[in-house]
Amino acid sequence: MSTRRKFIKLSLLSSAGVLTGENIFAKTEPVYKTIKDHPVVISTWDFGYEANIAAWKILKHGGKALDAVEAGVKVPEADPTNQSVGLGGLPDRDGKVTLDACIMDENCNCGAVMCLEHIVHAISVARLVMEKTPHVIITGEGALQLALANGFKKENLLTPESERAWKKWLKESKYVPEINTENKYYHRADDPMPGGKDNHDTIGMLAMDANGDMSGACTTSGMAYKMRGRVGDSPVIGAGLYVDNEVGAATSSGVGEEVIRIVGSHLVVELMRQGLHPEEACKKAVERIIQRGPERAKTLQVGFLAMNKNGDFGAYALQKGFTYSVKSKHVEEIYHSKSFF
Ligand code: SD4
Repeated sequence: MSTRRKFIKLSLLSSAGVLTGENIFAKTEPVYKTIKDHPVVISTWDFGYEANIAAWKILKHGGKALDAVEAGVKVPEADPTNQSVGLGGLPDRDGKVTLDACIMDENCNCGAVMCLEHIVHAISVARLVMEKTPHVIITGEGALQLALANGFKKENLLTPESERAWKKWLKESKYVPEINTENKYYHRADDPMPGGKDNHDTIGMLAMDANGDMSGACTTSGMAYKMRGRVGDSPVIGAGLYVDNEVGAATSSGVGEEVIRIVGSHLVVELMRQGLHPEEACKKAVERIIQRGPERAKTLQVGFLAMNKNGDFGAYALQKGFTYSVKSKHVEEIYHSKSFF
């Protein structure tokens, strides 16, 4: 049995006193989730489950959240079967795989790469931008040069499977932001996920280490068949990811244009600062997207995931189907997010 299928039942966790339903906003939401014992790591989608395990190897030995989130998201980046992150990502409309990633630590240090080609671990190049340059964002050719100058290997990221998918798409060449909803998963018949489905998308990961410090990472190949040079929310600090060590952290997945319009992750963190539970803050951000474009919102998917300094965590999405993975000492779980529609 694959480790990701070893789902621990909520009831079991509650009876063990590890995960408590906090009834802060009882009128609107009956149960909120809390991890009382950090370290803890949470990440978007089912495939975050395995990424969390990699992050946990660092966290459980007292390692830093920053190192954990980098190590965690490197798992899907290196997985050629995951067609939305790193190696094997679906290309832009010209057939080029371009990666977006960002990372942020507990001191508000951050780094990002946009439209990076030929390097599998975009997240590590983002960290390089953060730690080894005076800048926050480096794009395209400049990001590639930085990576190569620092020993990264140039690789072809377009796998035969993704090339085939692109060539099929070319026949009609119609850009439709295909994103995961309950009925729209990238399906791998051999690998059923909760509900019998498989879902792959951007990975956003948030961690709190044994010291109580938080960091986050977000990495993606972006929307499939996007225009050349298009950048989504994932590498935009405040949109795809935001960490404020005093308050909490948030990340997003889905159609990046919608998230950028409302600077989504920063909004979620600011709502948590005002006292909202992470799930309620994510819900408010989703509602903001709906208020700004009610018609648009019906056909799109956006999901937010957040955790505060108390270890409360939660998510909320436009459409059904957004899932997220959680790992701590006693919890190893994939949850279905609530949704507006
Ligand atoms: C983007 N947010 O590039 C990313 C991609 C994604 O579902 O999450 N797709 O807009």
